[in-house]
Amino acid sequence: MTTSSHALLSVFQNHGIDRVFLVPGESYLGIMDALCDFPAIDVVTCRHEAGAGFMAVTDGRLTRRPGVVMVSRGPGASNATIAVHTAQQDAIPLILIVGQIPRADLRREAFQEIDYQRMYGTIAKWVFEVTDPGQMAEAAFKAIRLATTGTPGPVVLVIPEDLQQQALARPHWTARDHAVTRPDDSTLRQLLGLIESAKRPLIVAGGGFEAAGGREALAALAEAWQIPVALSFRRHDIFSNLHPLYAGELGLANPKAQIQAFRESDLLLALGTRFGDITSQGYSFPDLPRPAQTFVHACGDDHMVGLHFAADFGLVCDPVALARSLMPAAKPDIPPERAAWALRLKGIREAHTAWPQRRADDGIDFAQVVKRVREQAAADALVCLDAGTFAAPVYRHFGFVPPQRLMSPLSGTMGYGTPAAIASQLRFPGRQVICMVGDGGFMMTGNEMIAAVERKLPILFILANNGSYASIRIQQEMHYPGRVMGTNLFNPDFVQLARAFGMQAERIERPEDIAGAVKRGLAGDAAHFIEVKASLSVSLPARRTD
Ligand SMILES: Cc1ncc(C[n+]2csc(CCOP(=O)(O)OP(=O)(O)O)c2C)c(N)n1
Repeated sequence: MTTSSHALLSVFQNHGIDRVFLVPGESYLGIMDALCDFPAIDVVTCRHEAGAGFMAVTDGRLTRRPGVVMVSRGPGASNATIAVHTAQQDAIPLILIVGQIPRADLRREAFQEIDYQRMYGTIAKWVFEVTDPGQMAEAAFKAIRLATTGTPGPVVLVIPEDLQQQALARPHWTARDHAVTRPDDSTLRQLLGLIESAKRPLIVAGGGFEAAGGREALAALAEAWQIPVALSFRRHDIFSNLHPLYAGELGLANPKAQIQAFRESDLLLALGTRFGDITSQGYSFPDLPRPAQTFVHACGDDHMVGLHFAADFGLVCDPVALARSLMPAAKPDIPPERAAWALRLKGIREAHTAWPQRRADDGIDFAQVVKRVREQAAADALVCLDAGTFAAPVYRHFGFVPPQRLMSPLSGTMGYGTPAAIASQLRFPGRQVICMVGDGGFMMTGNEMIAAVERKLPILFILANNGSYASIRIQQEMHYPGRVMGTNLFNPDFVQLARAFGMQAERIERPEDIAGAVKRGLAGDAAHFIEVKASLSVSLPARRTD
């Protein structure tokens, strides 16, 4: 018999969804049962719904199809909320399936009941509680469409348990891409005129270029017109960080001189980016609400285009198609000022990203670990990061070159790194996956690491153990110097822990041991765990002595 759950899963499968992440629950046994009839869908059983959710978010980012996570009602759904928030902030297609109590008990505050419309209302793009089995296929189809169009994001499908096993024919719906949208010819001509004459143009490129061919189209556009490229928050892997036209990422720690220089641009092309909080340096660059320079804002979401910053050209379009349409027909005549402009931005970026030379006497400066990893990372490595100050040297100094990938949460959530590494290696078994995580974040979702042993995933895990929630300690020291509260960590023996998981594990305490450990970690065909006794003091602000 085929059921309503078969209808749901058929639509998913027809759209290319070949993996789901779950923590089982009694409220969706019917869907789990139907999964038995979809052997081509890989089921990854996880240990916590946050871990399952982060894996689905990662898979959604890598495939650009919705990542799918399935959870139980009440407690399971509550645990999964963090992934819904991350998918929203990170603009990643995600479908969260929640098993609901039977329809007869809805809105009685029954055991583990939640009104998901209200719960997820402000963070999901769409929350839909199925009320009739005939809606299953339609709900699945709409979920995929809404998760992947406009600004991609999370969708929640709530399915009462008594609706999951009703007899229903399998639908034969297939995915169709939407037609690519690009500006009309007259607008393109105007844009080309602006690009041709600008003396100090600057592209700010974002996640829209993660689409197939996006990185190549961006590089071709920048090179053809010799336009410097800055990247939006944590999108380091969109454009080579070593390219002479690379101007830097708009993140949490840009030098003042860099933002000042960006302000001096006379044409700002914001392409494939929402130009949100961090990218715009807290809505301070460009000028709000009317930028000082000519401002072109192009992305696929009509709600975001020109939302904060009034755009001279607000273009609701595919940024990759736009980049291709803006290629010059022949070698263009470029204003001579542009070369000096690009050189100036490159100089600022290079000074900011130079590797630090610091002394640490309470452990290893984690920047040195990042440097060794950089030296040994494969040309197509995926680097998965948790939130924490240990990651700052990756953002600032690593120097990503596509097809290397930076998998890190724009939402800044802890607990993301370990599940992201699992999902990345599952998606790309042949590529190198390196996970860096702090002692705080690791204790949130580190249990998901067991999947690396179970599925023989050769991930290199590097844990920065500084005995502190250091990112917060730093803020404490800045605002309330010397008053440490709630940020010290008492830790287990991480090496023993990793060994108990069945992994090779080692601890390093001296800088001279880093390179060898990283080499061993990347050489084998099994997961490898390195605990770094990391310095806390190098990340803390210098105490005033006066
Ligand atoms: C889920 C979640 N909880 C709390 C925070 C606030 N927060 C940001 S970084 C951080 C500390 C991270 O500590 P750790 O993982 O040890 O890395 P470190 O900063 O020490 O390098 C905290 C508590 C957060 N971003 N996400």
